[in-house]
Amino acid sequence: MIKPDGVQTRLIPEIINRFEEKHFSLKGMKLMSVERGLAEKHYEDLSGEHVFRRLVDYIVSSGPVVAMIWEGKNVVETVREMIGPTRPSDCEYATIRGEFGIDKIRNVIHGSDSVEIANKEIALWFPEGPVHWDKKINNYWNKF
Ligand code: YYY
Ligand code: MG
Repeated sequence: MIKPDGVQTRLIPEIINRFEEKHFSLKGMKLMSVERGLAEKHYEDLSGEHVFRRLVDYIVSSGPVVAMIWEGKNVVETVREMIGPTRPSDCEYATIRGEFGIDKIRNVIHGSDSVEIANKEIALWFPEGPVHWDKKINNYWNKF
């Protein structure tokens, strides 16, 4: 999920490009305002932390986010690596947060922690489910 700071700093194409370059497949994408209930559910594991309210307020009131579903081999692990640590200043090499993040709240992008959590988050953000376009369309290189 590209966070409000990532959208405002015009990083949507940069981020999509990095995942496309890895040959991951886009299976869902939408620009959306986040309702409080959705934000609270998304970050419910942090509900006991002091940062929870600030984090939820940030996501709800700082402009839209881009929710995306990406599919591919080791996609969860690889994307977490490409994103970098929570705090941009902790990044030891070039990562999305290291290059573009402002601080630990305005850190450009959220990525799922595990496949299990990714599936939960997909259900939460995309109740309509992913788009299964690879099986539906003719391959670009095939004759129609
Ligand atoms: O997965 P990641 O985004 O790197 O961090 P999480 O531990 O899931 O926390 C989500 C979100 O909460 C993080 O992007 C910033 C904020 N946060 C914080 O500001 N301070 C913390 N100690 C923990 C999390
Ligand atoms: Mg997390």
